Amino acid sequence: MTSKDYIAMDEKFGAHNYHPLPVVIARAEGVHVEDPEGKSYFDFLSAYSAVNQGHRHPRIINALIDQANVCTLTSRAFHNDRMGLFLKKLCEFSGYEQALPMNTGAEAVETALKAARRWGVEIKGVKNGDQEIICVQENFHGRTLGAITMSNDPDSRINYGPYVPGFISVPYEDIKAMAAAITPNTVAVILEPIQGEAGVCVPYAGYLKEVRELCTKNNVLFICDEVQTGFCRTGKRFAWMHENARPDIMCLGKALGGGVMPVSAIVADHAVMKVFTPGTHGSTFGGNPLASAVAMAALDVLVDEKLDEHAEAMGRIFREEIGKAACKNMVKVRGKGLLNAILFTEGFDAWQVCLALRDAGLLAKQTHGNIIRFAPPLVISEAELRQAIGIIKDVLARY
Ligand code: IF1
Repeated sequence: MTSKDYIAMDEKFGAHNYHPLPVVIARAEGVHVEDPEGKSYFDFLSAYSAVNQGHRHPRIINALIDQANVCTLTSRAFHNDRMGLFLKKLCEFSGYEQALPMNTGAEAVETALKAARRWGVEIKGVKNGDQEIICVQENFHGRTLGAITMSNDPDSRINYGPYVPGFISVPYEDIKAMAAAITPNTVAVILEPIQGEAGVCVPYAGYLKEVRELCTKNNVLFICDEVQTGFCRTGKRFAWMHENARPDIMCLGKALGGGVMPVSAIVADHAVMKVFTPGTHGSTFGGNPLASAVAMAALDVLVDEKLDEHAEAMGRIFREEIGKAACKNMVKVRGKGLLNAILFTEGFDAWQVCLALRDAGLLAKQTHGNIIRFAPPLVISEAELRQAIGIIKDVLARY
């Protein structure tokens, strides 16, 4: 079968809830992917930052195979001999006391929302049913009913009513609006420390710190959705670390599974996590031994290969070099670490650039029509990065 055949089959038998770039990936290794015809591409999306450790990192694949040969799934009806080791490692990596494992990023977000609502009643003293959670505009927190209720993107939201009550949305980077939205019933503020889907929007320096202080002052939980920004992507282990604005709860996912399988979690200190008691939350697959083994290897790779420092250094080169590109329609390049985006003029069709990049051997995806996100696996070497930058500059020069 050819790429054309695979695409036709997706169209015929799959729901049309996506509009992918017309390229089929059949093989992958490190920072490269290959189509069925054997053409190789740089992967500058990394499955939306789920492949920070690179495709099929040998240590992660070995952990997968070794654990698959021993024990894969137990459910939480019984203990298994991997989950505790995984959660300990995750707590040490993140600097929190406890973790609650789930599978997808959206589930981690739901878990954080549920923790905050329960905390509101049991610790803060809000009446059940009155809890309010503040979110920010242009967010992306996943596809569940809770997450799309927080969204103001019409595509994500439309015709899925009735929406979940208790959410109040304020503009991003507007600390005054956030302060004004806080009531005695407010239990949490949730935001992405850098907005990914919105186009890699980095807030002004000091914003996260201001949110942290506002939450502390009002006895409100600060929830950071680090599903996309976490695990070294932005040049630190977590993006809140750029401002030392430590949240009460972090939502984690994507790269925690090392690009191999879905693994997510929330982390928090005991003062918050204690609101969960037997039967109040869970998941069949959360904390399963296979996922736990994979996630431990995924964390080890981030630490042992110092991918936070490496992402920081590579990101600086990327922004400096792309900033020099000869492209009339480029407004600016922005980002942190290896989560970057090129912003083009309003109305510019970035899809065309993505197709040209594909033809030149590099895969990236546009967002909002005129923005392209560039997020290669963090294991990219400087030589590979400079080669990729050459491809991007060549293509940009034609626009
Ligand atoms: C898709 C976007 C990125 C996330 C944050 C939670 C989740 C995500 C900050 C949910 C997921 C993914 C979902 C994926 C595309 C991708 C995405 F373009 F849709 F917005 F990365 F920017 N919090 N983001 O970014 O995690 O449940 O998917 O594991 O196709 O929906 P999930």
